[in-house]
Amino acid sequence: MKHHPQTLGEFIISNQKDFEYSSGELSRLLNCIRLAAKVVNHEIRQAGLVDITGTVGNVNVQGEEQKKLDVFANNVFINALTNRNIVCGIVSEENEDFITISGANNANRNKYVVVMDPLDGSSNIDAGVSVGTIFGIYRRISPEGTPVTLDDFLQPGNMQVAAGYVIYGTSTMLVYTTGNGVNGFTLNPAIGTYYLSHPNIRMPEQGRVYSVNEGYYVHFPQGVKDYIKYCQKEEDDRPYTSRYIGSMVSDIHRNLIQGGIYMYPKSSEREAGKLRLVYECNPVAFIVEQAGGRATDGYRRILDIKPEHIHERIPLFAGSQKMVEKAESFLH
Ligand code: AHM
Ligand code: MG
Repeated sequence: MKHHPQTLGEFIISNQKDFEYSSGELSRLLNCIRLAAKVVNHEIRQAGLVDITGTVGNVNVQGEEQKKLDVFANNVFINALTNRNIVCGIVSEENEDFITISGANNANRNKYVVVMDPLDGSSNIDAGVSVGTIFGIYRRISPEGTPVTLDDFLQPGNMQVAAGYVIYGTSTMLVYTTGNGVNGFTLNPAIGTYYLSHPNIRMPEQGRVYSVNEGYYVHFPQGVKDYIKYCQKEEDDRPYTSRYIGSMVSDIHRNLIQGGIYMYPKSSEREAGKLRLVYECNPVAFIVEQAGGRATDGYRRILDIKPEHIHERIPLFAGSQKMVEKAESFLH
């Protein structure tokens, strides 16, 4: 007989003891993120209908054009986290500086800070391709009761207490970890409830998919070129299949489920690659590792790198353990 599926709300409550002792703050924080994601989901699903997808003409801190939905998603998450008085600070891809939450509600007594990319892959929206939200959660290191400091956001990824992403794809899913494995929840849009659809996700040790923007091939370091050639070689279980959506959450999510490697290497055009360490690579690395995979910059474990800036970029090789190790062997 099939059991009644567990909802995300039920799951958070039943697992609370695994990740916090008394306050319930982290549970409230996860609840807040799941609600905000529903609002963003609703808006994204209407994007083509209400012609919301034009650009608003301003440029974000990375010098990239912001799409309206980026701005919308950023506002939804920031407002949800601020109004509910759950965190004491936020870093977002869309904001140049970190956000301090204090004031009336003594929010600077809160324990956690959030780092996020509210809408990753947003250049894809006009083409109907899936996008995602990425988030990481840290316990503050500055004393409670004082305003957050830059150092609260520059902790290495191994200090994350939770991380996750929301994929607004064929279904909308929320996938997260609190350091006890990875679980995925699918939104039933008719009733606005997430159900546990992917309990304890384990990434295959070895996959057959490689995901990289091969358009930059000529700009890649020789080791990356050699690894790509290795993936394409007719030998053993190769050639592998190439899949690159250009929306990291979607590429990572597919590889998490099916096995594979995602790469955004450095190139002669981009010395540090493109992806941001703090709010893109670290949450993804935490999830990938918790699912049994591996995430490095080609040489170092992503989670052990101490960020120097909140918007710092870093090369990323993430995915099935053996595939990432193989890619690294070509770099050395
Ligand atoms: P964004 O944060 O500006 O959306 O950039 C991140 C995205 C990733 O989702 C995706 O994997 C990558 O950029 C694609 O970049 P490129 O077009 O250079 O391959
Ligand atoms: Mg992004």
